Amino acid sequence: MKGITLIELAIIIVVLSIAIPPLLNLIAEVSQKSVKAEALNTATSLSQVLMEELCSKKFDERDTEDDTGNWSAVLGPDTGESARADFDDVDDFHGWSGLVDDQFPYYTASVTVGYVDEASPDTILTIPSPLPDNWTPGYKLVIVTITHSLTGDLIFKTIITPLHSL
Ligand SMILES: [Ca+2]
Ligand SMILES: [Ca+2]
Repeated sequence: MKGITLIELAIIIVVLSIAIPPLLNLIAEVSQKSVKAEALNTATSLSQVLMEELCSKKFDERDTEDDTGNWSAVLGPDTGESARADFDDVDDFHGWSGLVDDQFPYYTASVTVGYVDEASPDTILTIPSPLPDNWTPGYKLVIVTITHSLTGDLIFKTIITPLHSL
């Protein structure tokens, strides 16, 4: 029986040492990609959960436009609403940031809400001061940003109309 000569063994070691690192890199790359894909999925799901929570609220703190024909002139939580559980209208989430779900502590969310109109639904309007009567842009744009170390900032947008809360 012929054993392996020293030369053959040396060749085997050289071949393995050339072949193994790229293989390990490939395995690391594939698993890195699937971890990132999972992070993207989770971030997207969390944004949907937050959007659904938001959409279940009233369009505005006021049930109807006030007697000057306007919705709230100041966006954000209203008097007595400090925690997320207190929020009862869409824009109460304006400026909020935190965890959508405590079970996912590595995904932080932040929310911006602003008035937009049909002409440019992507551009948040500056609320004029003093507010003229009947300043009714009619829509609120909600921008949810979910941040995770693997995905960076992921931005999700939705437009809400007063009709949704009727
Ligand atoms: Ca409110
Ligand atoms: Ca509010």
